[in-house]
Amino acid sequence: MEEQPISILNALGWSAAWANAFLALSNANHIPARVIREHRGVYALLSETGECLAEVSGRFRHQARTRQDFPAVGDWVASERPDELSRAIIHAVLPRYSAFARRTPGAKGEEQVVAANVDTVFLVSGLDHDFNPRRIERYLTLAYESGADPIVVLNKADLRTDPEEARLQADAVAYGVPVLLVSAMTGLGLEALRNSLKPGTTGALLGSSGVGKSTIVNALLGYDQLKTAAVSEFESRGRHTTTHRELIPLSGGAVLIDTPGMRELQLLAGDAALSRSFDEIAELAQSCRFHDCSHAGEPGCAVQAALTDGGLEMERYESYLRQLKEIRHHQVEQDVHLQIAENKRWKEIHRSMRHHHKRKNGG
Ligand SMILES: Nc1nc2c(ncn2[C@@H]2O[C@H](COP(=O)(O)OP(=O)(O)OP(=O)(O)O)[C@@H](O)[C@H]2O)c(=O)[nH]1
Ligand SMILES: [Mg+2]
Ligand SMILES: [Zn+2]
Repeated sequence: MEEQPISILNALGWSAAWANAFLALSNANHIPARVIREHRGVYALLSETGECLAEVSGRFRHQARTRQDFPAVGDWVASERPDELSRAIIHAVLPRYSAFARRTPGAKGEEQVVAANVDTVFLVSGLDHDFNPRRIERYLTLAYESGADPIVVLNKADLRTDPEEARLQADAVAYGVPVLLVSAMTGLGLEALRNSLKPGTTGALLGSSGVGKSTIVNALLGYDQLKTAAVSEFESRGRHTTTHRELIPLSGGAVLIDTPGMRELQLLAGDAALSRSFDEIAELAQSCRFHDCSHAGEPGCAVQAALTDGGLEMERYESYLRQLKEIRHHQVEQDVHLQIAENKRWKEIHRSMRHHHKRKNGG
């Protein structure tokens, strides 16, 4: 049987729903494309006409209010290419159905979309010195916030004599989430990973630097497209091997986004995501005497009771409190940021009104 040639867009997950969203936001000169790489404000797009570099239009830049409004890898955009030699222009980003966001390290702490329109997010740990159930808990909260379905990947299973024990530890913090034991080196678990990516869907690999994210992509591709590096090498150079996010089409009809390891993982999540990560605590909380119990010593607290009778581990409880505190802290901070942004916006509106007024009056 001869294989039907499939279009580039279809191979990237284009669908009738995207086509409708595109029609609503574009004009006849625009073409749909997906952002496959991003580096300092320059985007690589893939469309029916192939790959090209692009920037956002001046109007887009002007109207963007936060960093999250800008295109991210995985986004579908309405773009235009004036001629073969110049860069394409991005006019609009189609509404995302999921987005994995984080705060950029540093004082300003802007929110940045790491990957957009992701169906399945693979939270990768390495079963070497990297393995840490507490970190998996943090990634899970971010994954639930993103709207993508998480899968926990324990890579480098070949380095452990007892990989099953690590799986049990991961199971204990990831309720109802599939945990895959993988070795990109020996091929263990790669079929299971591939099968969890249905044709037309988008996966993203997240995890610390050196856990083997790019090695997994290469193993799935069957050839070394992405640069990888030995951990010792990485440590001596003190920087990450993967430097930008990249979307890679796989042969099975799904796409996978590789990301650089994140040094800092600040929680950018709400209460609903936290409750999903700490399902059992959320359930206990329903039996607390006070509706707004903070589980920190109030009478009639079911969470405290579970700690006493051993139904809830102290480490797990502490991890929950740490995440809750961080989320609250961020909520307060964000209110302040919103206030500042709003003030700034009004100042600009007033300025342009004055300017307009002056011109009208010949001033
Ligand atoms: N033993 C073993 N080593 C692995 C495995 N997977 C990856 N590695 C090694 O781990 C090192 C880091 O792999 P990378 O794929 O570069 O890690 P990464 O997660 O992409 O790292 P960043 O790009 O810096 O975020 C490389 O030397 C790989 O060969 C595995 O399953 N087993
Ligand atoms: Mg990498
Ligand atoms: Zn309580």
